[in-house]
Amino acid sequence: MTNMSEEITPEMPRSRRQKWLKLLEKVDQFLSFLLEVTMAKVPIRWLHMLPTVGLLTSVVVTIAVATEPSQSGPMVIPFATDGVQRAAITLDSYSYAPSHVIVEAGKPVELTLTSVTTLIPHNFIIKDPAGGLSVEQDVGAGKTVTITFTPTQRGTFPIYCDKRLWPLPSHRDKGMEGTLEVR
Ligand SMILES: [Cu+2]
Repeated sequence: MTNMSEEITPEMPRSRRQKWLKLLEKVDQFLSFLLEVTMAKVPIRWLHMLPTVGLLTSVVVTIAVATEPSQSGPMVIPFATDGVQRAAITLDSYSYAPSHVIVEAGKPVELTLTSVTTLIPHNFIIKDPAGGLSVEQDVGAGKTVTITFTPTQRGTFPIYCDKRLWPLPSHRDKGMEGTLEVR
């Protein structure tokens, strides 16, 4: 068992740092779970099951992360016959896939956002008032939502998830970000 009082430092060997990051991820997932359960007003008698359920979930999530396929390159979103640029994006902890999408300016974009997480809520934000973009969509664990917007300005805009459980870093800080490229 690793010494719990040990601090994460840049000098630490990479494998050990990764181990600590994984542990932090699990804590984050467990805290998210507690939060969700509290919000869902689950009967008090179920609360004693939390540690077991949380532990099992951490194991499942860890396996899922380990088997995750590597990221692909930028994706040009194709036009459907109705003139809409339509694509599906998968949200996971902590990534978007595809993470870099390319669209044409002045034409509608429709994105189907699907979360494949079991517990953690995420969101999908593209905020750039100057670029005519104001997208902010929550995507609950395991949920699918469709958003539509029409980018007016060309440019490269960040996509990110700003969910965060204090005192842990935000999901964006953990790598949950992407790029919308408008051509
Ligand atoms: Cu997130």
